[in-house]
Amino acid sequence: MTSNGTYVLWGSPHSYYTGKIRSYLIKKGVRYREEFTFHTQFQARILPAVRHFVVPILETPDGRILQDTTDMIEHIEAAMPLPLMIPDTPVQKAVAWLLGAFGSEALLPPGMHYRWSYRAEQENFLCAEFGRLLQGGPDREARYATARQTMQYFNDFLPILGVTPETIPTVEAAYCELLDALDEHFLHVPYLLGGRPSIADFGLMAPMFAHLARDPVPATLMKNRASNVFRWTERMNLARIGDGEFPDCPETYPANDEIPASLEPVLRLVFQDWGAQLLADAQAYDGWVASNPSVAGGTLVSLGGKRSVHPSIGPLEYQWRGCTIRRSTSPHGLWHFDKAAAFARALTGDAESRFAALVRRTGGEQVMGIRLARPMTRHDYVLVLA
Ligand SMILES: N[C@@H](CCC(=O)N[C@@H](CS)C(=O)NCC(=O)O)C(=O)O
Repeated sequence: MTSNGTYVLWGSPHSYYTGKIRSYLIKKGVRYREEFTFHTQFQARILPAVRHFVVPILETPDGRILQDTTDMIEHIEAAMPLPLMIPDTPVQKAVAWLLGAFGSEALLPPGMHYRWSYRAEQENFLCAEFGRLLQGGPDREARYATARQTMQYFNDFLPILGVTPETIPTVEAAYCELLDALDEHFLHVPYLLGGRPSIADFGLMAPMFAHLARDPVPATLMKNRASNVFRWTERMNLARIGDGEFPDCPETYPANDEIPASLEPVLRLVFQDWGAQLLADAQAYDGWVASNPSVAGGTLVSLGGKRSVHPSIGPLEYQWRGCTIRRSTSPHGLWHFDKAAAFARALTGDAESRFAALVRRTGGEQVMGIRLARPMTRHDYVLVLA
C-alpha cells in the first residue's frame, strides 16, 4: 500500500482526530494520501492489526501501522525533527504539550454536543459525511442507510460525556468563552505559540476542525462569533507556515522562550474548565489503582478489560461552573495530561520559575499539582498500566 515514501492516512473529512493528524502532516511537509475505511484493504489488513474500529490510522512507508494521533506525531518527530513542530525551549515545550493535550481530550463535550444535539438541523450533512467514510459508490440511499447505523452509536456518546439538557447551557457558555479568548489571540499571531504551528495547534484542531468548524450549526457559530478562529482552521490546513495577514511575524516561536500574552486568557480557561474534570478523574483513577494493587504492568485501563478507543473505569461526578457533571471517567485524558505535565515537572532553574509564575497567573496550581498513583502508557493500540 505504501511506496515512494508516501504515508497512508486512514481517516475521513468529518473525523475529529483525523483533523489533528492531517494538519500535522500538511505543516510537517509529509507526503501522504488519505483513504477511507470502506476500502477492502482496511478490512483485510488494518482492522485485523488494530483489532478495534478506529480512525485515524497511519501507515508508514516501511509498513508500520500507527494509532493514536500523539503516537503518530511522536513517531514522525523522532525520525524527522525538522521542520520544528514542537518548541525546543523548555517553557514553550511544556505549554505546547499541555495545550495539545487539552485540545485532544478536553473539548469532546462541546464537539459532540454541537454535532448531535443539533442533529435535526444538519442530518443530511451528517449522513453524507458518515456515508463518505463507510460506503463507497454513487448510491446515495445506500450511503445514508449505512451512515445512520453508525451515527446512532456516536449520538449515544452525549450522556457518557456529561452532555444533558441540564448541562448544555454551561457547555455552550464555556465553549463560547474559549472561542472569544482564541479569537482575540489570533488577532495577534497566526498560531497558538506565535509564528509557528506546534503540537498545541494540532491538538486543538481535533475538536475545532471536523466538528466545530465544519458541521453546519457550529460552523455558523464559529464564523459569526470568532472568525479569527475559523481562519486559523483554514490556515492549519495550508502547507505554508507564514500568512499574509501577519507580514511582520517571523515563522518562529517567540524569542527567549516567551509565551504570547494573549495566550494567558486561553490558559486560564484551560485550567478552569479542564481542571475540574482532571481533578475528579485523577481521584477516581487513584482509587481504581488502590483497589487493584497487584495488577501487572500491561493491564488494560478499562472496565472489564475491554479494548476501547475511549476507555472508562466507571462513572464520575463533579461540580463544574455551578453544574453537577455526571459522566464516564476518561483515563485517556488523564494519560494525555500526565504526559504533558511530565515536561513541566522536568523543568529546572529559571524555566521552572517562569513556568510556575505563568501557572500562578492563570490559576493552574492545583491542576499542575496532580500526581497519579501509577503511570499509564499506550501499548498495542490501547491504554495500559505502565
Ligand atoms: N486517541 C485517539 C482517538 C481516536 C478516536 O477517537 N477516533 C474516533 C473517530 S475521530 C473513533 O474512531 N472513535 C470510535 C469509537 O470511539 O468507538 C487518537 O488520538 O487517535
